[in-house]
Amino acid sequence: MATPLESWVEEVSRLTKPKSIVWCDGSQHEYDHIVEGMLRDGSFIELNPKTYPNCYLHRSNPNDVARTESVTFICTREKSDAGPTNNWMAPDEAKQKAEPFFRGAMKDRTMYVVPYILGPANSPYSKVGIEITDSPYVAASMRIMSRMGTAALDRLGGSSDFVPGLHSLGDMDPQHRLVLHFPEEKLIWSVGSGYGGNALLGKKCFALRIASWMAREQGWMAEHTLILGLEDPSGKVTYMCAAFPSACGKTNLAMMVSALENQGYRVWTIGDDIAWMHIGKDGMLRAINPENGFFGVAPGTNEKTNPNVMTAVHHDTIFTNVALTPEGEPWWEGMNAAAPSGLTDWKGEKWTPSKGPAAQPNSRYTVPARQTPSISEHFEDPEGVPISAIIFGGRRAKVAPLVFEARDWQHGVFVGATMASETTAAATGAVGVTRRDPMAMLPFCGYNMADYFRHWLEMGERVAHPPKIFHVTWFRKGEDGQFLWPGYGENVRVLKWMLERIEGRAKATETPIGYVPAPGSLTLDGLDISAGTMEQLLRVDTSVWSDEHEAIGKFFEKFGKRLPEELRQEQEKLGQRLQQVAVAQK
Ligand code: OXD
Ligand code: MN
Repeated sequence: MATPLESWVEEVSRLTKPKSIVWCDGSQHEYDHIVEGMLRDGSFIELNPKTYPNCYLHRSNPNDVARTESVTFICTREKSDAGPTNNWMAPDEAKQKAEPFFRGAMKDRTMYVVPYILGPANSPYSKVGIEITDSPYVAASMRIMSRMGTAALDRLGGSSDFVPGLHSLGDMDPQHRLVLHFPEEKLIWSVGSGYGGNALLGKKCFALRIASWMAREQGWMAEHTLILGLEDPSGKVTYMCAAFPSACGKTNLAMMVSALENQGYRVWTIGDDIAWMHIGKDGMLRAINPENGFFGVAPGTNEKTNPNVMTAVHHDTIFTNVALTPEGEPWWEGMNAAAPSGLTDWKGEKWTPSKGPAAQPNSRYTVPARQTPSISEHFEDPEGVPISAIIFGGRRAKVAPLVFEARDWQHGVFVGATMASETTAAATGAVGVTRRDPMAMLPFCGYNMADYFRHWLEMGERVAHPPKIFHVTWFRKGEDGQFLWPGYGENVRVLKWMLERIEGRAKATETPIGYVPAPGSLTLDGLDISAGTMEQLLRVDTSVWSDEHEAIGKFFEKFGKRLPEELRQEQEKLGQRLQQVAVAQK
């Protein structure tokens, strides 16, 4: 008798009519074969084999360069279960709409059946997904981003315990593009896009949108956070998660080369984008990284901002939409001071500065996690690593201080729920507009965000040793529009303060929004920063925060009665604390 997987593959092939079917085993031989095919048809360009061995450049269709949130839907039976922050379509309507785009779509193409595991192969918390795709680029990328192939089929056996994801490039007409999630069925359909976040279905679609739904059902958390370990001079490692919106520096923070290395502080990488967290036997939240690679934003990456990834991407890496030098090397804005002459831009045309950026602003590298020199020895720990801090943050030129600590878990959930950030090129739409992005999950929460907040509150009650919650922004600007904080490797100073707060050693000053570092408690030696700049960086301006308090109230109205009462209370308490300070200042 056919297994559930075989039946589904059969059903999909009846719909999409592929020329041939390849069941991926995940082997090097198979990868090489896929790469050869792409080199032959021009969808891969081999990079300089001396300086970038086994590296390839892929140029996507120029109409398909970022996640398309406007055509991303959560298809629950009840609209209210998708909530006010998601696009919704009824499941039957969604399938009826998408089916014609899939029908016969693979007739001149190979259909790849891509079995994969999210999480370490031997972890009880890992899950199996199967992606069917007609894009060899997706199949090759999934081999980097997940544990792909035979190991996944072995784990699955004949069972139906997998998340099916059907992907086709379709006709690549943006009008025929849909990214559909059916959380009640644990099913994904994506058509009309070959871009990573839309097409590598293990990433945002499964590991966040579908997994967030599963996590609520099963009592764990699927979050848009990096996972890092901060080693102190005694060799002890403290693990932290940080949730920042897309393209706000999670990868750089996760792989940071610490400015305090000479004092014995080092950062180890577990993940740069997603964490699955379960309550461990020790009463700690324990995090695994469901991914096996990094799909990072290239522009702005250089020897200063992320030396570890610069080392990592020098071999066995797929680059997407970066520029190409005459030496056959990848290039992007911010890699080094000046653009080399003779560049070919991301569209394959001769580049001149008047043409705008040579690399697409959301161009990417796809690199195996193990290639970063900072990878943690616990990267594949089946039980995950114990999390002592959760950090929220984003791009905010004003309002938020460099760092503050939430008063307790409930207040921390409020801080995460009301996070805001200026938008980036990772999604289509205007760049630089401030939007509220709760827990950096706005585009990734697979259900009603009010219920998601409730889930956070409940997890805090269930976990014996909840992590401390912090908020950071590296992006605060002075009156002159310049960044006040140097960022990158210097951010370890902020992590060190958090570590000392966790251990009850660092001093803090109470403000209406939480605790900021007390004067002298941040380690600043070796950093050329004035007392005036530090004062600006840590300032909590009550009048700015009163506006923020009001804006939060408006944002909460979106969720109506479904918003947990606890969060409304937190908003009220914030208002009261701000008022008290304003009165005292008069
Ligand atoms: C990503 C994103 O690709 O958040 O990680 O857009
Ligand atoms: Mn992300």
